[in-house]
Amino acid sequence: MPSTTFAPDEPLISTIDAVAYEARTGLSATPKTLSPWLFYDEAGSHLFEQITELPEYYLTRTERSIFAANASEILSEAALGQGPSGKLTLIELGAGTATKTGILLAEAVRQQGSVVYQPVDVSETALAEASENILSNIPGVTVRSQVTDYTREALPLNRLPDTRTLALYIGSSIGNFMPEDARDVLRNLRAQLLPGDTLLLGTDLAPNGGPVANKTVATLLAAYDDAAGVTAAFNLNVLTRLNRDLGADFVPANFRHRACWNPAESRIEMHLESLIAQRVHIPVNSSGRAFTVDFARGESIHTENSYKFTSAAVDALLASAKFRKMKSWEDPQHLFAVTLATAV
Ligand code: AVI
Repeated sequence: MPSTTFAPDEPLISTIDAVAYEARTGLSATPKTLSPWLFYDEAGSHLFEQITELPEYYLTRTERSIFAANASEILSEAALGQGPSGKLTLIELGAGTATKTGILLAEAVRQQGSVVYQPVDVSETALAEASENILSNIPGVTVRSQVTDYTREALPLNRLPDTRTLALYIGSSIGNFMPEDARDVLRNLRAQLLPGDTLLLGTDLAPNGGPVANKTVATLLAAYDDAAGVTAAFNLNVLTRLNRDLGADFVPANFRHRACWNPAESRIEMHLESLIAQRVHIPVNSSGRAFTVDFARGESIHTENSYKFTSAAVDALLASAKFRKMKSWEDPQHLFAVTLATAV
């Protein structure tokens, strides 16, 4: 079942209600906020794909390089203590189009002959693309995709006899949750796993969080405010979405994209800053009534947090959801970490 609250592909009435609810609650709060799931309509998902290929956005290519360099070891470690069939089943939360996962699936096929892969996502379109890519490029993989909002619903784990599950939560997706929500997402996952199953978690590292100086704040800021303006377009697209879905009259040119580093919270924040004093009309809200939103010049809407982790913070997050770190891998510049943990 498609989720009713997490940006499915079709503009269902319930999605419009969810968008209206977010707009009403977030834009009447102080400071004003909008949830990051609003980014991912069709245009926003396309812009995000472009972000992952930007020179400044090091996260995707760095994580991919960690997989490419360590896939064999990652899969062997995860398979330690596996069941009598000697096989791992892979499940991926928020799989999207699963572009990086192919490296791990190909290695799983190499090590165990075949593999069952269960990508889970709210986007049916993305899952169809993932499935097609994988089935046509990696023989030996059986794909069982599942449209589910893993942040709210129990995970659909089809456990095969005598196999262990390796859950993938990669791409620094965990970084877009507030700490207590991140813990709850991992607890939800942990509730579906058995002791000995494993989780592979991808996290972007905090500046200077590794054993040697890794990245500067300037590196981080550039990743969220690129020269070509793709991230700005991604952020501003949320206003276009509110215009389309709710009939609002935002003028995106009256706002500017702003990314800043919040050292106390160890996170990049994205904001949409109002360039003028203005009033915006939103005809549809969750109770069917119109409302208006006033902006002072310079006032902003907080649209996203992207948390950056030290290795100790990753360990603590894992422990809070009853996982124990087995091993982690980083790129040579210590920009990004991939951590394998076992369910305890
Ligand atoms: C999806 N998520 C991990 C991205 C990130 O880096 O936090 C979303 C993003 N926001 C701006 N650029 C990319």
